[in-house]
Amino acid sequence: MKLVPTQETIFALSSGQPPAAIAIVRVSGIAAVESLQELAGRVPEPRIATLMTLGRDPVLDRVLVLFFPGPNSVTGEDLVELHLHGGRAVVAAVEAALAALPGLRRAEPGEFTRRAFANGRLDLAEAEGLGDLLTAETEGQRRNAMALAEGTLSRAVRRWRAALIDAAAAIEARIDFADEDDVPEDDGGAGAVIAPLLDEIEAMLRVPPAERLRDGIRVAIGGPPNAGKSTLFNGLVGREAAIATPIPGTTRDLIEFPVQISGMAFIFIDTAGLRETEDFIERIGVDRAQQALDSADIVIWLGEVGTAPGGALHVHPRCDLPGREGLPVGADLAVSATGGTGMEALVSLLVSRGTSLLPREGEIALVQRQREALADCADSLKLAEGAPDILLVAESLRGARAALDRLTGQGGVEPLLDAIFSRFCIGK
Ligand SMILES: Nc1nc2c(ncn2[C@@H]2O[C@H](COP(=O)(O)OP(=O)(O)O)[C@@H](O)[C@H]2O)c(=O)[nH]1
Ligand SMILES: [Mg+2]
Repeated sequence: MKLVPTQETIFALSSGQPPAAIAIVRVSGIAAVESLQELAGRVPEPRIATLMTLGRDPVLDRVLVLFFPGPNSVTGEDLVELHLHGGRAVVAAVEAALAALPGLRRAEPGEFTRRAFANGRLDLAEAEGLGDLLTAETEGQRRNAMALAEGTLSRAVRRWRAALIDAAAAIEARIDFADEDDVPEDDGGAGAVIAPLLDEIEAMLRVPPAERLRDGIRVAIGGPPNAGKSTLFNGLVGREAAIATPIPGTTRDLIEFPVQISGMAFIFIDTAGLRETEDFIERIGVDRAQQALDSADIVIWLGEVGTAPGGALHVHPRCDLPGREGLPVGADLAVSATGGTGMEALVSLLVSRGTSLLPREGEIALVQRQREALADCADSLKLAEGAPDILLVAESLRGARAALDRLTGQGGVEPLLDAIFSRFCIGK
């Protein structure tokens, strides 16, 4: 393993905001041991929890200390964990004492994980999973993040990469034996490797995206003005988030509200009623409504039968009003947002539709960056499959391998790393 030497030793509070029962401050880098020597007078046995006194005059705290010597630590560097009493003043005093030591500074967001990545302790796909794990709120999000963080994707990528290297080696051997103007047709068995690989990669690309899992299934409520969209929206999100009035054109802008139902993240979107209008502002609202309906994962349509966009859930609203009882032919469901009729049925419909839009258990959902790299890999493999001679096959296989390396961050570019690691909190 290559250890990236860095002069700076970092520290940060890695547990939640104090006050709390305990607070964990981590110190990582070449001066971690020295700082412990300085503050506690000695260094404990590696990986043995040891009670120590920090500071002499004055005593800062009695703490539990863990020492993980590099490279077998989570960052790959010498790492010290101080389990303090979790009061604000205790944490502040210990942080101040650490900051005063030579070579130590406060960590940037995600810097511990970034060092772990730099030292080969985890790859980019695993780091992204870890980031998602820390923000996971639903069971589905946790499961997916855990699979990524534990290297499920990375292991598949390593396996694909090894297969590509074998195929490339077989081809290079053919090329080496070839005469100047007699390149052999035979691909040395590369084709037999490429087809199943492509199948596997395309199957993974068909899994619903992680963004939908992470940010929520987007449910837009649309229809003509005064249909009851805002009232239904308020009913679904459980509060008066949108203004609902008998005046047509009340809702102008999009209103989004995230809600968790049955452990599934949804984002409900209330929209302006679709109509021709002279009002400049309302017209912008109508354009936005149209865009929101076009890009939603699920549309709840409150308009007349026959006017619903394709695939929409056609809801017959205000079914408590005289003359509106019953379910019109072609509608999926009648609801009364004010009376509550049909609301439970609507929610279960949303949950069942939502389930089909999310990755199933055991599937790995990828974020856009990962999907793009994998799609590039698939494109290169398709080129290799259709290539007229083995020189082109060899070149396409190189392209496929480079795409996989981008996925795991090998030869990764700095701005990309900045973007990914800055999503982490300080102390991670
Ligand atoms: N009786 C009844 N009135 C409703 C219901 N939903 C909405 N309304 C009324 O219909 C009018 C228009 O509702 P609103 O939600 O603002 O419609 P939007 O323009 O589609 O957003 C308001 O006066 C609401 O109180 C309902 O389920 N039952
Ligand atoms: Mg409205």
